Amino acid sequence: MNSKSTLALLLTLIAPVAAPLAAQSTETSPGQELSDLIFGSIGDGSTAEIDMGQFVDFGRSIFTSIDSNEDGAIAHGEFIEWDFGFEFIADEKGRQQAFQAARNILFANWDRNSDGTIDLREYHRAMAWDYRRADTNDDAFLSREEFLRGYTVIKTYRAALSEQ
Ligand SMILES: [Ca+2]
Ligand SMILES: [Ca+2]
Repeated sequence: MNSKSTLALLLTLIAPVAAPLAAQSTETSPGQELSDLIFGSIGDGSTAEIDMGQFVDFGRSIFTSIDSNEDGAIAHGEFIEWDFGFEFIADEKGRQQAFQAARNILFANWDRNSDGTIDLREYHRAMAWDYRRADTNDDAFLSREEFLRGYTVIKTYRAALSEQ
């Protein structure tokens, strides 16, 4: 299955939940609404926070979606073919180079043994580490704000979209 259509489907499914939130925000920085949509897609909507289990489930579905040849590992080529939707914003803002650089940084961080693929073990370690780092008040839940400010993937991509 085409990964971009997978994401499009995901966003279609979550849009009805997240749309009111997006409509409320009057002033947003690049990628804010998309990040809100992603946060909304992780939780079950019953609370304002997500827990580790929801985050891991989310990560698992993302891994499956990125691993397009289904060999259980993410090759660099698969990684750069996949997109949450930030690449579209980067294109609009003329930030393609910064976005590609950010994507390569993320890949290098996750590929801990630098063998050119992210295997499941490396991926799970990165997910756990990213979760703990984003949980700044250390209560084992991620609030929307912690996710938007502290989750490495969101932070890295949004930084690339902004003129610094
Ligand atoms: Ca590796
Ligand atoms: Ca927290």
